[in-house]
Amino acid sequence: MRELVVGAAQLGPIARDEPRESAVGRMIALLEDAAARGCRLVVFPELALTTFFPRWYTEDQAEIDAWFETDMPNAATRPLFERAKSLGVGFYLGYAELTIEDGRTRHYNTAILVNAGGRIIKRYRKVHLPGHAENEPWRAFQHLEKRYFEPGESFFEPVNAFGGEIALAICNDRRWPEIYREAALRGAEMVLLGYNTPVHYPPAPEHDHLQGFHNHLVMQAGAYQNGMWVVGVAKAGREEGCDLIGESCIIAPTGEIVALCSTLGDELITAPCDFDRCAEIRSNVFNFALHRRPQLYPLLSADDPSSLQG
Ligand code: CDV
Repeated sequence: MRELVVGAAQLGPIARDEPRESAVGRMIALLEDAAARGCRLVVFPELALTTFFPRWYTEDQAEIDAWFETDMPNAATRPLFERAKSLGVGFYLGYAELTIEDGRTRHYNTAILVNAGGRIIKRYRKVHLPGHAENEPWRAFQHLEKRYFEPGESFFEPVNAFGGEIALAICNDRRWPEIYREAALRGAEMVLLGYNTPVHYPPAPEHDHLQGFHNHLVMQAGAYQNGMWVVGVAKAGREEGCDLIGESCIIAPTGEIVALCSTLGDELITAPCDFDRCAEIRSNVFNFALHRRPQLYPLLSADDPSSLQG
């Protein structure tokens, strides 16, 4: 048995004028609760330091850049790193990252994994950016991730940490089955992901009542079909007039939800996660080496599937 007690630390809404220090204070409270409940790893949401700013359109780059972090840790987040280290607890944190690469300014929707010693051991930049790049005033609110971020280009390779192989993903990534399979083929035993998901989806409002169902559907399928643990953590509740779903959860490799949030506010759920349970699935129905037929799936990774169809 290789057991890790994991905490999913859901956050309620963060107001537009709420300082990062306040969000960090809320996260530290959840972290302390998690440590008291035996957790060694705590997962926070996507863009956990601020309100979900892509809901507003602006052409003022300075206004946008103010939502981003240029250093991590920084003055606002260092207390979280220090408290986690003193408690011996690691964490996943989502935030907006501004970095300079080869003299060019880059903007990413990023998640980091921090070990129990307070060191960043993995950085992941969101690969699947939903939404749009231009102002679409017909929407009740915007979703401008394609304007404010550029997509990450990393594979879904796990890092060996906390006694298992852990991969990171962010929000919209969870809807894409390929990411779980890619991570699993690379050896991942657990996928951590934070999300901000509005109840209202402007391009297809007829699906609004299905948001919670789709949230669990994709993560449970990803867990079961790849024999992995999945930890999905929301920023939830009514944030600046926009309702965000909650239902953060911890999902076993069998696809069963073993812990589930029941509020739309700051809430911690925990579960003991035995990495060895991945074998229940991966040595059996989804034994990749025995049963997969990759030669019959070439379109899955083709840039232009029509060029390969025959
Ligand atoms: N933050 C997100 O990536 N949200 C998307 C919404 C816009 C559909 C999601 O997949 O939940």
